[in-house]
This record gives sequence, C-alpha cells and structure tokens, in this order.
Amino acid sequence: MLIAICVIGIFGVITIALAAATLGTLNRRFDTITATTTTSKAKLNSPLAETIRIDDLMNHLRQLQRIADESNGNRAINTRGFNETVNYIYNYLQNQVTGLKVKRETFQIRNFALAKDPILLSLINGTVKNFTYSLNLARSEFTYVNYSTAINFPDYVRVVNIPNLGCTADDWKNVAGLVALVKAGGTCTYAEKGILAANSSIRALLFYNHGETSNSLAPIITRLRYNNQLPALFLSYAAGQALADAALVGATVKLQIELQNLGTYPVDNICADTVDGDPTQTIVVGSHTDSVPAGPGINDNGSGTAANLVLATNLARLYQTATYNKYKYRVRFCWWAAEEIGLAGSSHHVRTAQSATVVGDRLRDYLLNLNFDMAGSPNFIFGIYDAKTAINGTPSSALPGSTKITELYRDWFIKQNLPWDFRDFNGRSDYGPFLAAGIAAGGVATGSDAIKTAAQREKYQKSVGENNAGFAGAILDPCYHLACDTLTNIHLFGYENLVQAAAYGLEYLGQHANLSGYLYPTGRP
Ligand SMILES: *[C@@H]1O[C@H](CO)[C@@H](O)[C@H](O)[C@H]1NC(C)=O
Ligand SMILES: *[C@@H]1O[C@H](CO)[C@@H](O)[C@H](O)[C@H]1NC(C)=O
Ligand SMILES: *[C@@H]1O[C@H](CO)[C@@H](O)[C@H](O)[C@H]1NC(C)=O
Ligand SMILES: *[C@@H]1O[C@H](CO)[C@@H](O)[C@H](O)[C@H]1NC(C)=O
Ligand SMILES: *[C@@H]1O[C@H](CO)[C@@H](O)[C@H](O)[C@H]1NC(C)=O
Ligand SMILES: *[C@@H]1O[C@H](CO)[C@@H](O)[C@H](O)[C@H]1NC(C)=O
Ligand SMILES: *[C@H]1O[C@H](CO)[C@@H](O)[C@H](O)[C@H]1NC(C)=O
Repeated sequence: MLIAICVIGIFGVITIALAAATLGTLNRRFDTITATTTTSKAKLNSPLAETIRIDDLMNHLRQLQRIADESNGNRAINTRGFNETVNYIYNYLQNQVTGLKVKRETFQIRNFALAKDPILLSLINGTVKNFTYSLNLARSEFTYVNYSTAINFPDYVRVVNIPNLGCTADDWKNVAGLVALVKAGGTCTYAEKGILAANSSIRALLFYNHGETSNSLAPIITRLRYNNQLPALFLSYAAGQALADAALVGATVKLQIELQNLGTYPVDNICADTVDGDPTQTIVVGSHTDSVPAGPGINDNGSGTAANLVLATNLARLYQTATYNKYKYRVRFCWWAAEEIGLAGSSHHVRTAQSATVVGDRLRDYLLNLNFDMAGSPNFIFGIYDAKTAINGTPSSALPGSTKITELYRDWFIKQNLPWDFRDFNGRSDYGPFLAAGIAAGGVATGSDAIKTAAQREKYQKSVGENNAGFAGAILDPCYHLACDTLTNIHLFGYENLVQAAAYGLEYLGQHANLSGYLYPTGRP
C-alpha cells in the first residue's frame, strides 16, 4: 500500500514503540495459530470462495519471500527482486494451462539521483543565509524530496506561506509564480500536497516539519509522485519556521537542484484475461507487485499478489468444469507495478485505456475494479472500502456501483458471522485511478498503519475468538513498510477468510444477470 501521510510524523513514534512492543508477542502467538474457522462460521455457499485454501496462498508467499531473500531482502521496483516477482507471476500463469490470456504491459519510470548537494539560499532584509544540506538529519537544515525536478533559479523568488497545511485546493489560491512553504501534517500525503501545488503554478515547493514534538524537528525524507513536475525540498522545523516568519515581511529564496541524468527504467504490469465473457463488459481485479525498498513486502503487497494469483487460477479451473456457471463478463486479473511510488502501474493502465481503440482494452469496456492490497495483516480487521468516503471529486457515475460493492461485502461478512469494519476509500491504492475515471470500484483489506481500538478488539473477540481478536492499541500491521514484513507477518485465519470474501465478491458480480444495470442504474459513463 502506498502511504506517506503527514501525520505519521506526529504519531510515528508512538506507533513504532507499540509495534516493537507487540510484535514479539504477536509472532509468538502466530506460531500456534492455524487457519481453522470458528464453529459459528456459516457455510460459504460460494463455489469460488470454497476453492480458497490458505496453503495455496502461503505457497505463493513462500516463493515471494524466497525472491526477496535472494535480492537484498526486498522486491522494490528497479531491483532484481521486483523483476523476479513479475517473472514468477507471468510464468506461473503461463505454466498452469489455465486458459487465461497473459500479457505484459511495459512502461518507463524516471530514475532519480542527485548530481550534487542541492543549495537553498534565503535573502531576508538584505542578508543572505546559506542553509545546511545534509542526509544526517540531526544536523540538517534541509534535504531533497525524492522525485523533485531539477532547478536553478537565476534570481531570488518571493516565499509565500500556504495556510491550513495545504490539504485543500483553497489553500493554494493566488500563489502562482512564488515559492510555496507548507508545513507537515494534516489529513493528506506529501504527494497529495504536491499535486495541489503543481496545479497552482508555483515555482518550487518547500515542506517543513511541524515541530510539535521533539521527533518532529528534523527534515523528513519523503517523496512526491513519480510523475511530479515541481522542484521540492524539505526543511527542518527551525529553518522552516524562521522562513515562514520572514515570508510575512517579504523573504525571498534561491534554489539549485541538479540531477544526474539516469534516464528511465522499464517496469511491467501483468494482466491475465479469461477467454470467456464479453470483453466490452470487463471486470478488472487488481493487486500490486512491488514492495517498498525497506523490506520483502510479504503482507504489503505479497498477500494481495498471491490472493490475485489464487483467484485467477482457481476461477480458470472452475471454468474447466462442466458445472460452474461461467460469467457473462470477461475478467481481467492484473498485477500492477510501482504502486509504492504513486500508483504508477494502475495509472499507466487507465491512461492507456483512455486512448485505446482495441475493443476490450478501452476504458469504456471496464465495468468495475476490485482491488486487494494487504490481505493478511497480523492484527487484522476485515476492512471494506466504504464508498460513502470516496475521495472528493470522484465522478458521480462511479458512486452507485461502488456503494453496491461496499454493501455486498458487508452483507457477506454479516452472513458469515464474521466481524467487519469500513475503511476509507481515499484513492491511495490502485483502485484510485479507476475511481477517478468514473469506474465503480471496491475491495477488502486487512489494514496497514491504523491502530486497532478496544471496541474493535472486543467485537472481533466475540465473533472470531480470543486467538483471532488481536491486540487493542496496536497497529494493524506492526511490520508495515518494515524489514520484518516477512512470512511470519501473516495472520493465517485473517488471510484465508479475507480472500474467501474477495472470491465471493468476484463471483457475485460475475454471475449477476445485469451487472451494467446494477452498477450504473442511469447508464454507463
Ligand atoms: C529488470 O528487467 C528489465 C527488463 O524488463 C531490465 O531492463 C532491467 O535491467 C532489470 N533490472 C534488474 C535490476 O535486474
Ligand atoms: C527515490 O525513490 C526510488 C524509488 O523508491 C529509489 O529507487 C531511489 O533510490 C530514491 N532516490 C533517492 C535519491 O533517494
Ligand atoms: C552555499 O553552501 C554551499 C555548500 O557549502 C556552497 O557550495 C555554495 O557556494 C554556498 N553558496 C553561497 C552563495 O554562499
Ligand atoms: C486547479 O486549479 C484551478 C484554478 O486555477 C481550480 O479551478 C481547480 O479546481 C484546481 N484543480 C485541482 C484538482 O485542485
Ligand atoms: C527586517 O527589517 C525590518 C525593518 O528594518 C524589521 O522590522 C524586520 O523585523 C526585519 N525582519 C527580519 C526577519 O529580520
Ligand atoms: C439492465 O438494467 C438496466 C438498468 O436497470 C436496464 O436499462 C437494462 O435494460 C437492463 N438490461 C438487460 C439486458 O436486462
Ligand atoms: C496492496 O495492493 C493493493 C492492490 O493494489 C492495494 O489495494 C493496497 O492498497 C496495497 N496496500 C495498501 C495498504 O495500499
């Protein structure tokens, strides 16, 4: 999952402390946990869900773990671990004689490296200050932001303070041509601030830490989206606050950021289509293939990758039986590359579909997108993307269908006597580009860096028992984006049940008599 929310600065310390405290306990307990279901659980009554077995899922995860072990411990893009992951998926689908049509979709990502240390000068009341650049954050006044563009200002440019932490378009009015200074924090990510900033025609973007705790004084290492077009730096609290005060009386700055030309590197999405079904009514089922550089990414997002592989091959096998009620709609299973740097793979796919002319590849051939990311979190919840919280600006055509998908997952967990929670539909995973293009979307996930509440733990304890209830006050995935996101970072019961839910949803939609009418009651966009 892609996430770099600004508030991590404030809560990060608490979270990491909790993670460290609970992780040992969690892992010890998981040794003894098997994926056995509780007695109260209802029959699945879904042929596809009934094919989902934890052993099949874990077999794929063992392969992904092996790939990470052989590749410096991660599967991030532009590494051998990522390439091997993509090859593994491709070869597995090819070799299974599944009757799926498998395709690679290659695109380019801009490589990024500084040619030399960036320079930031301010001119305040006739006095020039040369800020200290360092990657040693403790003594650094500023650092670069990954995916910043290069810049060399010939003259000093006036600095303007962005009000309200810069999370809404209103915060970015009347700042064109200036250098924007914006504080860390708020409900949006740095990348989202960067998108609003780019739309406001500023010359450069300066973030600064908020200084609310002793851990929020230094500059923060972060990144913008891979396709960002703005120069950007990150200042310490002290440097940023001094500049913010001076901005009120006309401070100006000069920036120099020089990048090495490293060109681009290729990454692949993989999609596998059912041969059966109407290609002009396609169901897209996605998960992402890359990990963050910090770790093997077995829960994030190996668990989604494996879930999607099992869904694809099990559906294809059911199609080969005489009794299964095949779908009227084509299903396209996709493994998106480069989710962790800003949904690059899914964005590329949607952009390509918007201009495609081949029947079945056009955006208008897509009925919906189901997304599965982080499916086995150790301190899991059964989280359902809640269409009511769809990010502002979502086209209205996507809303009725997204709401139907939310409700069908909710009803499934209720029928199964399983607990469930809604989760924000904030566009921060690979369904985001589909939703933004007006396509109905949804999915289920077991959670990342949110904290399980006491009330949630009690609800889960009542319904799935003490062993599966997890810990209140602990992060849902204590190894989120860390090196410990390994095979032991998977809750077997949570994982199996989540993927069964995912399977049920796909089958329900696939076997709907009039999916188009169901998702788009006033017509498709
Ligand atoms: C990954 O594969 C691409 C081709 O798809 C190749 O150009 C690149 O060098 C490979 N990267 C690594 C690190 O192996
Ligand atoms: C920027 O991010 C990319 C992708 O995560 C990574 O490969 C690269 O090393 C980063 N560059 C710098 C200079 O941190
Ligand atoms: C600012 O400091 C950098 C790094 O020490 C140096 O290369 C640069 O020449 C200095 N610029 C000015 C105007 O003092
Ligand atoms: C981009 O800026 C224009 C005004 O220049 C505004 O109308 C529009 O809503 C902004 N778009 C976004 C996505 O913020
Ligand atoms: C700049 O100079 C003005 C007038 O001389 C003074 O009021 C102001 O405080 C100075 N500002 C800074 C940031 O030093
Ligand atoms: C599907 O439902 C829509 C909207 O309710 C309706 O307009 C359309 O005629 C239906 N199509 C079929 C084939 O039943
Ligand atoms: C893992 O990938 C899936 C599918 O792309 C995505 O929905 C999910 O958000 C990713 N994980 C997280 C926590 O984003």
